[in-house]
Amino acid sequence: MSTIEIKDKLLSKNDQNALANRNLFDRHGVWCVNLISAPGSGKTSLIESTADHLSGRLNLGVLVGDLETENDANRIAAHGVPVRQIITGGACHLNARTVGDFLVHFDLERLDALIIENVGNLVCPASYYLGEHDRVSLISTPEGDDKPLKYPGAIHTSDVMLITKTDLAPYTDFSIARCRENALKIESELTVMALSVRSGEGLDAWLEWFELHAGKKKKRAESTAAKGK
Ligand SMILES: Nc1nc2c(ncn2[C@@H]2O[C@H](COP(=O)(O)OP(=O)(O)OP(=O)(O)O)[C@@H](O)[C@H]2O)c(=O)[nH]1
Ligand SMILES: [Mg+2]
Repeated sequence: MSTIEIKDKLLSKNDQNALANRNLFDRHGVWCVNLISAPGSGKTSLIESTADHLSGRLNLGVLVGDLETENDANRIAAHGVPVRQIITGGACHLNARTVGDFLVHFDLERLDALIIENVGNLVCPASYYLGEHDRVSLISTPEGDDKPLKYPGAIHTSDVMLITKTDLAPYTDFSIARCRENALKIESELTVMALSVRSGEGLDAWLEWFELHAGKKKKRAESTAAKGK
């Protein structure tokens, strides 16, 4: 008797919805990045700082997920960025369908980049693809440099790991080199950057990476449109 191996992974409902989001982003030339971290690692602060530095250079939109409150959306809106808050009411991560439902609130044709701030949690969001082009995980210095080893799912699925709050590193036993080494043990292709929005250290490299990726996406969409595809 012969055995037929079914290798094609059946797409989960979430993955199907994520691919629909991804197609929508690609049609409009929007680059989407999904930020994931433990609560309080500095996601909203990074978005605020990124919005300020890239104001007038890129059109940003932000979708922010939290269990409760519109605090983060209010903070981000104060920087002149179109933002929508998704209140998950207890769910510890965003899912692709909810993200898709909220995309109608954005003028995607006008956006260069959509930042998704996921619910503060380094476990659950790692398992839910939202259709993003890049995933960025944040680990702040007070959390400890062993976190990449303890939360490998987040690191493994990320394109970039940001070590945040480097201004606080001297007050902890956090080693940036050790954290980087631990992350690369989990995902050898990972890009690792270290920064502080408080002191501004390392921000330039992040902004350069961000602008390069958002700009590339826009350029690709424009050349595809010009070719009439
Ligand atoms: N010292 C220092 N504090 C920072 C830095 N970045 C953020 N913070 C502070 O860290 C706290 C949490 O920052 P948020 O940006 O709200 O973190 P978050 O990841 O968005 O938090 P949740 O959305 O609740 O998961 C705030 O008090 C920030 O001011 C930094 O670079 N250095
Ligand atoms: Mg936040």
